[in-house]
Amino acid sequence: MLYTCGHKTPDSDSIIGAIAMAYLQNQLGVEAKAVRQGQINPESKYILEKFDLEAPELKTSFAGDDLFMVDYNNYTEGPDDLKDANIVGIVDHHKLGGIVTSSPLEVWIRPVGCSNTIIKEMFDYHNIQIPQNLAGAMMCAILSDTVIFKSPTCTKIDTKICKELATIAGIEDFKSIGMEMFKVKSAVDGVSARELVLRDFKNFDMYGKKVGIGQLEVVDLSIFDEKKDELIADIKALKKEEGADTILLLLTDIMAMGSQILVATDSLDVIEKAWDIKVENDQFWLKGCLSRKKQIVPFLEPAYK
Ligand SMILES: [Mn+2]
Repeated sequence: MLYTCGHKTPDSDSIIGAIAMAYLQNQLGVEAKAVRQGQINPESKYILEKFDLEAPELKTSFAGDDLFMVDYNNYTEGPDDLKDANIVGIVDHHKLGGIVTSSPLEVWIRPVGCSNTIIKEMFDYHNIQIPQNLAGAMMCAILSDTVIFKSPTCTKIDTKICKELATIAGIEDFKSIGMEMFKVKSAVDGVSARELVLRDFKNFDMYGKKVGIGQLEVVDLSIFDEKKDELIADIKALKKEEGADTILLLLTDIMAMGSQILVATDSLDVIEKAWDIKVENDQFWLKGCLSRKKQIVPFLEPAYK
């Protein structure tokens, strides 16, 4: 059995990508099953329900199993026993993260906005038809990862493939589905600060320092007006618990096109140097910032050097 699985704290690209990859492998005659390493977030739940897809089962140990990695290629975002798994393939759109394998493997990594964009290209390469509902879900994953084409990570290939998927799914107004999805993503009422901090959270090793970066993308930042103090207190607590040097929480306003960044750090000078800004009241505004991958990590990491 081949398992297809996205990264820890799975986002929609990881969840839908694992499903799409398992479907493709099955069509190619490989017995494959989509699984996940963590909780399904509200946005992914919305997509699964909308397109009548079954949620992947939870699986956190892969020792001795065949694994196709979806949407990541490093050990930190993988299962704890990833070194003991047999990695047969990787589909991803992130920087290389130091995976070592003992056998040859299939690797599809390209600098596009979403792993599902690449998976669609894999379907085309193998000449396999994508079912209507799966195409709709893959379209949503692209709209999510590219912030409805606004993110600097979005390429012409992503928009082209997203439109092709919309056509297969029989969806005309895909942008309004994208907005509906981000409204679901924006729901913060009745959700604990910790759950919000960890909803889309990634750990990084930056020159020996542990750095955690969470991101919440919303259609209107004012929903955080009453929650911000609580969120700042929580990232400070999380920093201690994790023995991290820095925890950042990006509150990204996809309409205003920028991020209010909450900061808990032992290296204030590094943060201020990274973007040439001043942190006041444990936060700062980063104009134009929509992408952790392109506008946060490549600035913060070298500042630690
Ligand atoms: Mn992705």
